[in-house]
Amino acid sequence: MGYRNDLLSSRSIIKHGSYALITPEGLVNNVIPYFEKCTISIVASPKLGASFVQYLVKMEADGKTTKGFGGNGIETFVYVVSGNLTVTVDGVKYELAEGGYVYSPPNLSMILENNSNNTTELVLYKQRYIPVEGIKEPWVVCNNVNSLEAIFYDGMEDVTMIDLLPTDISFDMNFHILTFKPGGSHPFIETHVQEHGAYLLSGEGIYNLDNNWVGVKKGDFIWMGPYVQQATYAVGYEPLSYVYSKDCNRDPEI
Ligand code: UGY
Ligand code: MN
Repeated sequence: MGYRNDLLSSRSIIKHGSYALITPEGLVNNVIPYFEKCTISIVASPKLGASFVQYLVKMEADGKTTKGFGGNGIETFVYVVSGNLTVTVDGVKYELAEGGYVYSPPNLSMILENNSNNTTELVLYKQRYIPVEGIKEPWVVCNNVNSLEAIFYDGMEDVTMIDLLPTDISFDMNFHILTFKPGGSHPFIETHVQEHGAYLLSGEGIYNLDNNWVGVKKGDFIWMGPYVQQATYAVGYEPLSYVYSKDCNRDPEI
């Protein structure tokens, strides 16, 4: 079924070192050691200009990792987009359903297993932790976004925000979910040092990336590099929602 049925085209945009929009139609499978029965796309990595690595994973029934993911200075995070997942960190098992997530600190690693009968979709992430003298290391976090409070974003009732990790200075990263009702938008076009790896969970939007307005929708991945201009208007009939990473709480090295 490989034959094309129209001229080849793509909505993806890749600007190395600046930003990238990666749409689901163009994803290819990247085989990674110790991931079994998984279809994996590495959507952000230092090769793109990102300081972290992010993956979109489809883990089949009985799929699993056969070795710990992360550890030795690498912190990791997994978010369940759909399906079920068992995550083991430091000998403790966490059972996740849709919206569930686990953060594993840099001294530990995580084992992922799909013990259900259906495919599970995941957003997976790793980055090198930046330790700071006198500040204790972060700890394991497991929760589900459905049990967290969404707060109005910048006082706007049509945009809500959820913080997935503690805002404690021990953490040098966080994940958040931003949700815009149709017509809702950022209050201004942001320009900031932090990077984002964003996976779109629902809806449609017109997104400003480096001052280019592009259409985005459910299933897209966006990498926003340091200082790249960014903001969106939600359009269409459903809320636009995305789960995204953000580095925080650290002073850049010179
Ligand atoms: O947290 C953020 O910086 C977020 N408002 N950025 C974004 O949605 N592009
Ligand atoms: Mn931002």
